[in-house]
This record gives sequence, structure tokens and C-alpha cells, in this order.
Amino acid sequence: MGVSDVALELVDSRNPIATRSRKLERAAEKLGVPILVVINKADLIPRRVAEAWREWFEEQGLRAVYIAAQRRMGTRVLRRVIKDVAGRGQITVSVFGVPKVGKSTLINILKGRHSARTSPYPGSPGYTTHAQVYKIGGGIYLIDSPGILPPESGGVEAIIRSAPVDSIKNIIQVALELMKTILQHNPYAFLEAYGIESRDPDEILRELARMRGWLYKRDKEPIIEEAAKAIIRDYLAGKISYFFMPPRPEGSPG
Ligand SMILES: Nc1nc2c(ncn2[C@@H]2O[C@H](COP(=O)(O)OP(=O)(O)O)[C@@H](O)[C@H]2O)c(=O)[nH]1
Ligand SMILES: [Mg+2]
Repeated sequence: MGVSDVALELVDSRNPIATRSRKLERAAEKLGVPILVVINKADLIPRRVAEAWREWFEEQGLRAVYIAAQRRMGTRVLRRVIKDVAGRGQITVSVFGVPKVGKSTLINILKGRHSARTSPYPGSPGYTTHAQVYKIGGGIYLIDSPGILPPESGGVEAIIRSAPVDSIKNIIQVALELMKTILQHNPYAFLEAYGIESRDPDEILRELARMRGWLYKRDKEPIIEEAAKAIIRDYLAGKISYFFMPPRPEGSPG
């Protein structure tokens, strides 16, 4: 991080609190590197909610923008704010975040087809062998290797972002808990994602397994473990939407 002029901290718009890294923010402050919070997957939440999260981060002294990297939405604003945060001249940007927030997706769209790979210029020690530097226009240089941060939140978000789905223990319990949280905030989440009308997590798992034909040969019972894995994968891939509003600052009315 020391070599960059701006550190992008990607968070997931569906749960910015669970996907932010206070450790990164503190380390950046110590090094004097400005953080720009990038609220990604904003296509999954209403614009007014994305705007509320942006303001919530800015009230905490962090610049913030929202984007939908996969849809190439918001990247023009992102470039403008990067320059605003870094000031004039050549700017080196690096990308940080917990797993599955969209770091690789963002790096790829910023690199684009036309960006030129450049040799690291003087003043970028440590990146000479491990990462490439891409010139992405407007005097911005992007370090193409993301900083992967361990989740700090605990709970289900940390579990599903800490290991591949196939190696998570108690996968059914984990999926049920994730589904409960999602349903609490969006009762239609699984109707929208799969066309399943039930709002009961157990029933949704069974229904999804039946729909996909994941049945035990012997008794044709649904293999709910497969459905649990599919839901966690689809959630991480940004195919299931829910949102909640940022908490109000302490002491504010209502
Ligand atoms: N809905 C939605 N999904 C996204 C967006 N950006 C990335 N994703 C998906 O999120 C998943 C994780 O993205 P990836 O770039 O691999 O995350 P990384 O682990 O931080 O590098 C992938 O399935 C992406 O397609 C977005 O803006 N919207
Ligand atoms: Mg990646």
C-alpha cells in the first residue's frame, strides 16, 4: 500500500459493514495513503440506499463512491474521484478488499482492452516482480494485483468469504443463517432469484434441490446440501439481492 497514492477499499453494497476492513483503514491512515471506499454491486440495491451508504462513509471521514463493476456502471465517477482524492500528476492506485467483493472484476474493466501495460516506474519497489502496472488513462496507474483482506466481521459473511464453499463445515446451517438474514430484509429475494415463492429457508433449500434435480437416487429426497452450496455461490456471485439502511449516527433523532 505504501507505494500507492490512493487505496481503493471495495465493499459489497448488500452488507458494507461486514465487508469493510477497519485494519486497512487504520493502516492507510498511518501511512498517509488516502482510502477511497468503493461500494460495489450497487446494481443489487436501490440508488437511494447506495447514496445513503456513500454519505454514511463520508460522515466517517472516508471518501466513497458506488459502482457496479460488472455492469461498468460508475467507473467514470470513480476515475474522477480518484483524481480528486490524489491530486495532480501521476497517480498510482491499488485495490483492496475481502474476498468476492469484485476486486478482479473492477481491475479488469479498468484495465480494459485498450490500456497499455507499462513497466513499473521508479518509486514502485516491491511491485517490480509480483504485479503489473497498467496505465488506465488520465494519468492513473493501476496495480493489477489486488490486496486480499481477511474478513473482520465474524458471522456468516466471514465464514462464506474465508474458504471455498466445498470446504465450509455445517454448510446447511451456514446457508440457512445467510438466507434468514436475506429474507429479513428482502422477503422476495428467492422469488426474484429462483422463482421460489416460499419464504421458509428449509423449504427453499428443498425446492431449489428439486428444481435442479438434485435428488437422492434411492428415495428421491432432495439433496439440500447441494442447494445450500448453490445459494452461497449465487450470493457471492451477486445474483441474490437485499439491502439494509446504514445505521443512524449516535444521538441523531428517530
Ligand atoms: N451483481 C454484481 N456482481 C458483481 C459485480 N462485480 C463483481 N460481481 C460478481 O461478484 C463475484 C466476485 O467478483 P470478483 O471480481 O471475483 O471478486 P474478488 O474476489 O474481490 O476478486 C463474481 O461472480 C462477479 O461476477 C457487480 O457490480 N454486480
Ligand atoms: Mg479476485
